[in-house]
Amino acid sequence: MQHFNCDKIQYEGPSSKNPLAFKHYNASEEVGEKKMKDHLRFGAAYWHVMRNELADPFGQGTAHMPWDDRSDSVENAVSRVDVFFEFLEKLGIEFYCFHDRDIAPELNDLAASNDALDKVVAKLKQKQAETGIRLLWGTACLFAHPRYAQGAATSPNASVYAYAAAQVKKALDVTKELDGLGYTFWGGREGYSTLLNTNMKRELEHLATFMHMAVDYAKSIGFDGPFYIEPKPREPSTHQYDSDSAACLNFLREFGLMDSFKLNIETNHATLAGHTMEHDLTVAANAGALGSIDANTGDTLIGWDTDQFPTDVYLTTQIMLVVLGMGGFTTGGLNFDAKRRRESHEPIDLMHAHIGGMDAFARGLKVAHAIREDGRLAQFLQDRYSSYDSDIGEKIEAGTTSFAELDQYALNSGEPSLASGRQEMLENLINEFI
Ligand code: XUL
Ligand code: CO
Repeated sequence: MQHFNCDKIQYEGPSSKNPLAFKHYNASEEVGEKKMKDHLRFGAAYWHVMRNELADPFGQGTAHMPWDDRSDSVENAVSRVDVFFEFLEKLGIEFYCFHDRDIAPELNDLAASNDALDKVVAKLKQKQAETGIRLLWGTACLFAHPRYAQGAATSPNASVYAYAAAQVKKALDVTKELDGLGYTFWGGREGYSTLLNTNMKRELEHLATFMHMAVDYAKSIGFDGPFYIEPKPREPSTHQYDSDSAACLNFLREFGLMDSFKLNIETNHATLAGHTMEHDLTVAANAGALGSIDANTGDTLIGWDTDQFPTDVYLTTQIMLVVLGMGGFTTGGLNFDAKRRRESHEPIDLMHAHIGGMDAFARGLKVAHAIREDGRLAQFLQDRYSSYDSDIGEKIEAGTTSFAELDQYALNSGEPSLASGRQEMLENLINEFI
Protein backbone atom coordinates (compact mmCIF):
# COMPACT_ATOMS: atom_id res chain seq x y z
CA MET A 1 0.00 0.00 0.00
CA GLN A 2 1.22 3.49 -0.89
CA HIS A 3 0.86 6.26 1.66
CA PHE A 4 2.56 9.01 -0.30
CA ASN A 5 1.13 9.83 -3.67
CA CYS A 6 4.44 9.76 -5.55
CA ASP A 7 7.12 7.42 -6.85
CA LYS A 8 10.70 7.38 -5.61
CA ILE A 9 12.07 10.91 -5.94
CA GLN A 10 14.65 11.07 -8.73
CA TYR A 11 17.43 13.47 -9.60
CA GLU A 12 16.36 15.34 -12.74
CA GLY A 13 18.88 18.19 -12.73
CA PRO A 14 18.58 21.99 -12.46
CA SER A 15 16.39 22.42 -15.54
CA SER A 16 13.62 20.11 -14.30
CA LYS A 17 10.28 21.73 -13.55
CA ASN A 18 9.01 18.68 -11.65
CA PRO A 19 8.38 19.72 -8.00
CA LEU A 20 8.76 16.08 -6.92
CA ALA A 21 12.31 15.71 -8.25
CA PHE A 22 15.75 16.67 -6.98
CA LYS A 23 17.34 19.50 -8.95
CA HIS A 24 20.71 19.35 -7.18
CA TYR A 25 20.85 16.33 -4.89
CA ASN A 26 22.25 13.47 -6.90
CA ALA A 27 23.03 10.84 -4.25
CA SER A 28 25.78 8.94 -6.05
CA GLU A 29 27.48 11.93 -7.72
CA GLU A 30 31.00 12.43 -6.43
CA VAL A 31 31.97 15.75 -4.92
CA GLY A 32 35.69 15.55 -4.26
CA GLU A 33 36.49 12.21 -2.71
CA LYS A 34 33.00 11.14 -1.67
CA LYS A 35 29.51 10.66 -2.99
CA MET A 36 27.04 13.39 -2.11
CA LYS A 37 25.05 11.03 0.08
CA ASP A 38 28.14 10.16 2.09
CA HIS A 39 29.07 13.80 2.62
CA LEU A 40 25.57 14.78 3.67
CA ARG A 41 24.32 11.71 5.55
CA PHE A 42 20.72 12.94 5.64
CA GLY A 43 18.50 11.88 8.49
CA ALA A 44 14.78 12.34 9.12
CA ALA A 45 13.19 13.06 12.50
CA TYR A 46 10.50 10.57 13.51
CA TRP A 47 8.84 13.17 15.73
CA HIS A 48 8.28 15.66 12.95
CA VAL A 49 7.57 13.29 10.07
CA MET A 50 5.29 10.86 11.90
CA ARG A 51 4.04 12.58 15.05
CA ASN A 52 3.78 16.28 14.39
CA GLU A 53 0.20 17.29 13.71
CA LEU A 54 1.35 20.91 13.36
CA ALA A 55 -0.41 22.45 16.33
CA ASP A 56 0.87 25.84 17.43
CA PRO A 57 0.34 27.75 20.72
CA PHE A 58 -2.85 29.24 19.26
CA GLY A 59 -4.43 26.33 17.45
CA GLN A 60 -4.79 22.60 17.17
CA GLY A 61 -3.05 20.40 14.65
CA THR A 62 -4.01 20.55 11.00
CA ALA A 63 -2.12 17.50 9.76
CA HIS A 64 -4.14 14.39 10.59
CA MET A 65 -2.47 11.67 8.59
CA PRO A 66 -4.78 9.20 6.84
CA TRP A 67 -2.76 6.19 8.04
CA ASP A 68 -2.87 7.21 11.70
CA ASP A 69 -5.94 6.41 13.85
CA ARG A 70 -4.59 8.91 16.42
CA SER A 71 -4.91 6.37 19.22
CA ASP A 72 -2.22 5.40 21.72
CA SER A 73 -2.39 1.77 20.67
CA VAL A 74 0.71 -0.27 20.02
CA GLU A 75 -0.83 -1.42 16.70
CA ASN A 76 -1.06 2.15 15.52
CA ALA A 77 2.56 2.74 16.57
CA VAL A 78 3.74 -0.36 14.75
CA SER A 79 1.87 0.48 11.56
CA ARG A 80 3.44 3.96 11.46
CA VAL A 81 6.81 2.28 10.98
CA ASP A 82 5.87 1.00 7.51
CA VAL A 83 4.77 4.47 6.48
CA PHE A 84 7.97 6.02 7.80
CA PHE A 85 10.17 3.61 5.90
CA GLU A 86 8.17 4.17 2.70
CA PHE A 87 8.82 7.87 3.22
CA LEU A 88 12.56 7.37 3.81
CA GLU A 89 12.98 5.06 0.85
CA LYS A 90 11.11 7.34 -1.53
CA LEU A 91 13.45 10.19 -0.62
CA GLY A 92 16.59 8.08 -0.43
CA ILE A 93 17.19 9.19 3.18
CA GLU A 94 19.48 6.64 4.81
CA PHE A 95 19.30 7.66 8.49
CA TYR A 96 16.67 8.56 11.06
CA CYS A 97 16.39 9.72 14.66
CA PHE A 98 13.74 9.25 17.34
CA HIS A 99 12.69 9.84 20.94
CA ASP A 100 11.38 6.76 22.76
CA ARG A 101 7.92 8.32 23.03
CA ASP A 102 7.69 9.22 19.32
CA ILE A 103 7.93 5.64 18.21
CA ALA A 104 5.86 4.03 20.98
CA PRO A 105 3.18 5.30 23.37
CA GLU A 106 3.75 6.10 27.03
CA LEU A 107 1.31 3.77 28.79
CA ASN A 108 0.07 3.42 32.38
CA ASP A 109 3.39 2.53 33.94
CA LEU A 110 7.03 2.28 33.02
CA ALA A 111 6.99 -1.49 32.50
CA ALA A 112 4.05 -1.26 30.07
CA SER A 113 5.73 1.62 28.21
CA ASN A 114 8.92 -0.45 27.95
CA ASP A 115 6.96 -3.41 26.52
CA ALA A 116 5.31 -1.18 23.93
CA LEU A 117 8.72 0.18 22.99
CA ASP A 118 10.10 -3.32 22.49
CA LYS A 119 7.27 -4.19 20.10
CA VAL A 120 7.90 -1.16 17.91
CA VAL A 121 11.66 -1.65 18.07
CA ALA A 122 11.26 -5.18 16.74
CA LYS A 123 9.43 -3.73 13.75
CA LEU A 124 12.05 -1.00 13.24
CA LYS A 125 14.78 -3.62 13.36
CA GLN A 126 13.05 -5.64 10.69
CA LYS A 127 12.62 -2.58 8.42
CA GLN A 128 16.25 -1.56 8.94
CA ALA A 129 17.37 -5.02 7.88
CA GLU A 130 15.16 -4.91 4.78
CA THR A 131 16.27 -1.46 3.65
CA GLY A 132 19.76 -0.81 5.05
CA ILE A 133 18.47 2.41 6.63
CA ARG A 134 20.20 3.19 9.93
CA LEU A 135 19.48 4.89 13.23
CA LEU A 136 21.66 8.03 13.40
CA TRP A 137 20.78 8.56 17.06
CA GLY A 138 18.19 7.71 19.62
CA THR A 139 17.04 9.75 22.59
CA ALA A 140 14.56 9.73 25.44
CA CYS A 141 11.79 12.29 25.70
CA LEU A 142 12.45 13.83 29.12
CA PHE A 143 10.37 16.95 28.58
CA ALA A 144 6.78 16.22 27.49
CA HIS A 145 5.30 14.37 30.48
CA PRO A 146 4.12 16.53 33.45
CA ARG A 147 6.50 14.65 35.78
CA TYR A 148 9.34 16.49 33.99
CA ALA A 149 7.80 19.94 34.39
CA GLN A 150 10.59 20.88 36.84
CA GLY A 151 13.37 19.04 35.05
CA ALA A 152 14.48 15.44 34.60
CA ALA A 153 18.16 15.01 35.52
CA THR A 154 17.94 18.47 37.13
CA SER A 155 14.64 17.87 38.89
CA PRO A 156 14.44 18.92 42.57
CA ASN A 157 12.75 15.53 43.11
CA ALA A 158 14.98 12.45 43.30
CA SER A 159 12.16 10.10 42.26
CA VAL A 160 11.72 12.03 39.03
CA TYR A 161 15.48 11.81 38.52
CA ALA A 162 15.30 8.03 38.96
CA TYR A 163 12.41 7.79 36.48
CA ALA A 164 14.42 9.76 33.93
CA ALA A 165 17.41 7.47 34.47
CA ALA A 166 15.21 4.42 33.90
CA GLN A 167 13.92 5.97 30.68
CA VAL A 168 17.43 6.73 29.41
CA LYS A 169 18.60 3.23 30.36
CA LYS A 170 15.83 1.74 28.22
CA ALA A 171 16.42 4.22 25.40
CA LEU A 172 20.09 3.19 25.39
CA ASP A 173 19.07 -0.48 25.27
CA VAL A 174 16.90 0.08 22.20
CA THR A 175 19.47 2.34 20.53
CA LYS A 176 21.99 -0.45 20.97
CA GLU A 177 19.45 -3.04 19.79
CA LEU A 178 18.96 -1.01 16.60
CA ASP A 179 22.70 -0.59 16.12
CA GLY A 180 22.30 3.17 16.52
CA LEU A 181 25.31 5.34 15.79
CA GLY A 182 24.84 7.83 18.60
CA TYR A 183 22.70 8.95 21.52
CA THR A 184 21.51 12.53 22.07
CA PHE A 185 20.69 14.54 25.16
CA TRP A 186 18.56 17.58 24.51
CA GLY A 187 17.78 19.05 27.91
CA GLY A 188 14.57 20.90 27.17
CA ARG A 189 13.60 20.99 30.87
CA GLU A 190 17.15 20.96 32.21
CA GLY A 191 17.29 24.58 33.24
CA TYR A 192 15.05 26.87 35.21
CA SER A 193 12.18 29.23 35.11
CA THR A 194 13.34 31.32 38.09
CA LEU A 195 16.47 31.25 40.23
CA LEU A 196 14.30 31.98 43.30
CA ASN A 197 13.50 28.28 43.56
CA THR A 198 16.62 26.86 41.92
CA ASN A 199 19.90 25.55 43.33
CA MET A 200 21.85 25.82 40.11
CA LYS A 201 25.01 24.25 41.53
CA ARG A 202 23.25 21.13 42.79
CA GLU A 203 21.24 20.77 39.59
CA LEU A 204 24.35 20.94 37.40
CA GLU A 205 26.14 18.40 39.57
CA HIS A 206 23.12 16.09 39.35
CA LEU A 207 23.10 16.48 35.57
CA ALA A 208 26.79 15.58 35.34
CA THR A 209 26.29 12.52 37.57
CA PHE A 210 23.40 11.46 35.33
CA MET A 211 25.58 11.69 32.24
CA HIS A 212 28.41 9.76 33.88
CA MET A 213 25.95 7.00 34.77
CA ALA A 214 24.69 6.98 31.16
CA VAL A 215 28.27 6.61 29.90
CA ASP A 216 28.93 3.78 32.37
CA TYR A 217 25.73 2.00 31.42
CA ALA A 218 26.46 2.38 27.70
CA LYS A 219 29.87 0.79 28.26
CA SER A 220 28.29 -2.08 30.17
CA ILE A 221 26.00 -2.97 27.26
CA GLY A 222 28.66 -2.47 24.59
CA PHE A 223 27.23 0.73 23.11
CA ASP A 224 30.25 2.72 22.01
CA GLY A 225 28.54 5.99 21.28
CA PRO A 226 29.20 8.84 20.92
CA PHE A 227 26.82 10.74 23.14
CA TYR A 228 25.76 14.13 21.87
CA ILE A 229 24.56 17.17 23.76
CA GLU A 230 22.27 19.40 21.74
CA PRO A 231 22.57 23.01 22.92
CA LYS A 232 19.63 25.41 23.04
CA PRO A 233 19.44 28.56 25.16
CA ARG A 234 15.79 28.48 26.26
CA GLU A 235 12.30 27.32 25.33
CA PRO A 236 10.62 25.63 27.07
CA SER A 237 12.83 26.70 30.02
CA THR A 238 13.72 30.35 30.63
CA HIS A 239 17.35 29.32 30.70
CA GLN A 240 18.57 25.93 29.49
CA TYR A 241 21.87 24.85 31.07
CA ASP A 242 23.21 23.55 27.74
CA SER A 243 22.69 26.98 26.23
CA ASP A 244 25.23 27.04 23.40
CA SER A 245 28.36 25.23 22.19
CA ALA A 246 30.67 27.12 24.52
CA ALA A 247 28.48 26.48 27.59
CA CYS A 248 28.22 22.77 26.74
CA LEU A 249 31.97 22.45 26.26
CA ASN A 250 32.58 24.17 29.58
CA PHE A 251 30.18 21.76 31.31
CA LEU A 252 31.76 18.70 29.65
CA ARG A 253 35.26 19.86 30.61
CA GLU A 254 34.30 20.79 34.18
CA PHE A 255 32.78 17.39 34.80
CA GLY A 256 35.28 15.23 32.88
CA LEU A 257 32.91 14.14 30.11
CA MET A 258 34.82 15.30 27.00
CA ASP A 259 35.93 11.79 26.03
CA SER A 260 32.42 10.44 25.65
CA PHE A 261 30.52 13.45 24.32
CA LYS A 262 30.30 15.53 21.18
CA LEU A 263 27.79 18.19 20.24
CA ASN A 264 24.74 18.03 18.01
CA ILE A 265 24.27 21.59 16.76
CA GLU A 266 20.90 22.83 15.57
CA THR A 267 20.61 25.95 13.44
CA ASN A 268 17.52 27.41 15.08
CA HIS A 269 19.01 26.83 18.53
CA ALA A 270 22.23 28.61 17.59
CA THR A 271 20.31 31.63 16.35
CA LEU A 272 18.09 31.67 19.47
CA ALA A 273 21.36 31.84 21.43
CA GLY A 274 22.26 34.99 19.49
CA HIS A 275 24.87 33.27 17.35
CA THR A 276 25.13 32.33 13.72
CA MET A 277 25.03 28.61 12.99
CA GLU A 278 28.53 29.03 11.56
CA HIS A 279 29.68 30.34 14.94
CA ASP A 280 28.33 27.51 17.06
CA LEU A 281 29.61 24.92 14.59
CA THR A 282 33.06 26.51 14.59
CA VAL A 283 33.24 26.58 18.40
CA ALA A 284 32.36 22.87 18.48
CA ALA A 285 34.67 21.92 15.62
CA ASN A 286 37.62 23.80 17.18
CA ALA A 287 37.22 21.57 20.25
CA GLY A 288 37.13 18.44 18.08
CA ALA A 289 33.57 18.01 19.31
CA LEU A 290 31.32 18.67 16.32
CA GLY A 291 29.43 15.40 16.12
CA SER A 292 26.21 15.93 14.25
CA ILE A 293 23.81 18.59 12.99
CA ASP A 294 20.08 19.17 13.38
CA ALA A 295 19.42 20.86 10.05
CA ASN A 296 16.69 23.47 10.08
CA THR A 297 16.36 27.23 10.21
CA GLY A 298 14.47 29.86 12.17
CA ASP A 299 12.58 32.93 11.10
CA THR A 300 14.11 36.27 12.04
CA LEU A 301 10.61 37.75 12.30
CA ILE A 302 9.49 35.20 14.92
CA GLY A 303 11.46 34.89 18.14
CA TRP A 304 10.96 31.19 18.78
CA ASP A 305 12.08 27.81 17.56
CA THR A 306 10.12 27.59 14.31
CA ASP A 307 12.07 24.54 13.07
CA GLN A 308 11.70 25.41 9.39
CA PHE A 309 13.25 23.48 6.55
CA PRO A 310 16.58 24.96 5.43
CA THR A 311 16.31 26.51 1.97
CA ASP A 312 18.94 29.26 2.14
CA VAL A 313 21.99 28.30 0.07
CA TYR A 314 24.15 30.86 1.85
CA LEU A 315 23.40 29.10 5.16
CA THR A 316 23.97 25.60 3.79
CA THR A 317 27.24 26.78 2.22
CA GLN A 318 28.48 28.12 5.56
CA ILE A 319 27.51 24.86 7.27
CA MET A 320 29.21 22.70 4.66
CA LEU A 321 32.36 24.83 4.78
CA VAL A 322 32.68 23.92 8.47
CA VAL A 323 31.79 20.25 7.88
CA LEU A 324 34.28 19.87 5.00
CA GLY A 325 36.84 21.84 6.99
CA MET A 326 36.76 19.25 9.79
CA GLY A 327 37.11 16.41 7.29
CA GLY A 328 33.42 15.45 7.16
CA PHE A 329 31.07 13.60 9.51
CA THR A 330 32.10 10.37 11.18
CA THR A 331 29.14 9.07 13.19
CA GLY A 332 26.96 12.15 12.65
CA GLY A 333 24.89 13.52 9.81
CA LEU A 334 22.36 16.15 8.81
CA ASN A 335 19.15 15.34 10.63
CA PHE A 336 16.19 17.40 9.43
CA ASP A 337 14.80 18.47 12.78
CA ALA A 338 12.27 20.50 10.83
CA LYS A 339 8.55 20.67 10.38
CA ARG A 340 6.19 21.92 7.73
CA ARG A 341 4.27 25.12 8.27
CA ARG A 342 0.83 24.57 9.81
CA GLU A 343 -0.72 25.46 6.47
CA SER A 344 1.08 22.57 4.69
CA HIS A 345 -0.97 19.75 6.15
CA GLU A 346 -1.01 17.14 3.37
CA PRO A 347 1.29 14.07 3.37
CA ILE A 348 2.88 15.14 0.08
CA ASP A 349 4.09 18.34 1.79
CA LEU A 350 6.50 16.14 3.74
CA MET A 351 8.08 15.25 0.40
CA HIS A 352 8.29 18.84 -0.82
CA ALA A 353 9.81 19.93 2.49
CA HIS A 354 12.56 17.31 2.54
CA ILE A 355 13.31 17.65 -1.19
CA GLY A 356 13.89 21.37 -0.58
CA GLY A 357 16.20 20.76 2.36
CA MET A 358 18.18 18.09 0.53
CA ASP A 359 18.57 20.23 -2.58
CA ALA A 360 19.64 23.23 -0.49
CA PHE A 361 22.35 21.14 1.20
CA ALA A 362 23.46 19.61 -2.11
CA ARG A 363 24.02 23.13 -3.43
CA GLY A 364 25.75 24.18 -0.21
CA LEU A 365 28.03 21.17 -0.50
CA LYS A 366 28.93 21.89 -4.11
CA VAL A 367 29.53 25.58 -3.43
CA ALA A 368 31.62 24.88 -0.32
CA HIS A 369 33.66 22.28 -2.20
CA ALA A 370 34.28 24.71 -5.08
CA ILE A 371 35.37 27.46 -2.66
CA ARG A 372 37.84 25.05 -1.08
CA GLU A 373 39.15 23.88 -4.45
CA ASP A 374 39.58 27.47 -5.58
CA GLY A 375 41.73 28.10 -2.51
CA ARG A 376 41.58 31.92 -2.43
CA LEU A 377 39.57 32.04 0.80
CA ALA A 378 41.95 29.68 2.60
CA GLN A 379 44.95 31.56 1.18
CA PHE A 380 43.58 34.87 2.42
CA LEU A 381 43.13 33.43 5.90
CA GLN A 382 46.62 31.99 5.92
CA ASP A 383 48.17 35.24 4.75
CA ARG A 384 46.20 37.25 7.31
CA TYR A 385 47.99 35.47 10.13
CA SER A 386 51.37 35.06 8.40
CA SER A 387 53.13 37.40 10.86
CA TYR A 388 52.83 34.52 13.34
CA ASP A 389 54.68 32.15 11.00
CA SER A 390 58.15 33.59 11.61
CA ASP A 391 60.21 35.82 13.89
CA ILE A 392 58.44 37.25 16.92
CA GLY A 393 55.03 35.86 15.88
CA GLU A 394 56.40 32.34 15.73
CA LYS A 395 57.81 32.79 19.24
CA ILE A 396 54.41 33.99 20.49
CA GLU A 397 52.71 30.87 19.16
CA ALA A 398 55.44 28.63 20.54
CA GLY A 399 55.15 30.26 23.96
CA THR A 400 58.86 31.11 23.97
CA THR A 401 58.69 34.86 24.42
CA SER A 402 57.85 37.18 27.29
CA PHE A 403 56.40 40.59 27.99
CA ALA A 404 59.97 41.88 28.39
CA GLU A 405 60.98 40.71 24.90
CA LEU A 406 57.72 41.95 23.35
CA ASP A 407 58.27 45.32 25.00
CA GLN A 408 61.75 45.55 23.41
CA TYR A 409 60.28 44.46 20.06
CA ALA A 410 57.55 47.12 20.19
CA LEU A 411 60.02 49.83 21.19
CA ASN A 412 62.32 48.91 18.29
CA SER A 413 59.71 48.32 15.59
CA GLY A 414 57.60 51.48 15.83
CA GLU A 415 53.95 51.70 14.83
CA PRO A 416 52.66 48.42 13.25
CA SER A 417 51.16 48.63 9.77
CA LEU A 418 47.88 46.75 9.65
CA ALA A 419 46.47 45.18 6.46
CA SER A 420 42.78 45.43 5.53
CA GLY A 421 40.41 42.68 6.71
CA ARG A 422 38.76 42.80 3.23
CA GLN A 423 35.37 41.62 4.48
CA GLU A 424 33.51 42.96 1.45
CA MET A 425 35.97 41.39 -0.99
CA LEU A 426 35.50 38.03 0.74
CA GLU A 427 31.71 38.36 0.70
CA ASN A 428 31.96 39.01 -3.04
CA LEU A 429 34.16 35.95 -3.39
CA ILE A 430 31.52 33.73 -1.73
CA ASN A 431 28.86 35.13 -4.06
CA GLU A 432 31.04 34.29 -7.05
CA PHE A 433 30.38 30.64 -6.21
CA ILE A 434 26.71 30.91 -5.24
C1 XUL B 1 13.93 20.65 20.41
C2 XUL B 1 14.81 19.75 19.65
C3 XUL B 1 14.67 18.30 19.98
C4 XUL B 1 15.94 17.54 19.92
C5 XUL B 1 15.84 16.12 20.36
O1 XUL B 1 14.08 21.99 20.12
O2 XUL B 1 15.55 20.16 18.80
O3 XUL B 1 13.72 17.76 19.13
O4 XUL B 1 16.49 17.54 18.63
O5 XUL B 1 15.28 15.99 21.63
CO1 CO C 1 16.92 19.20 17.52
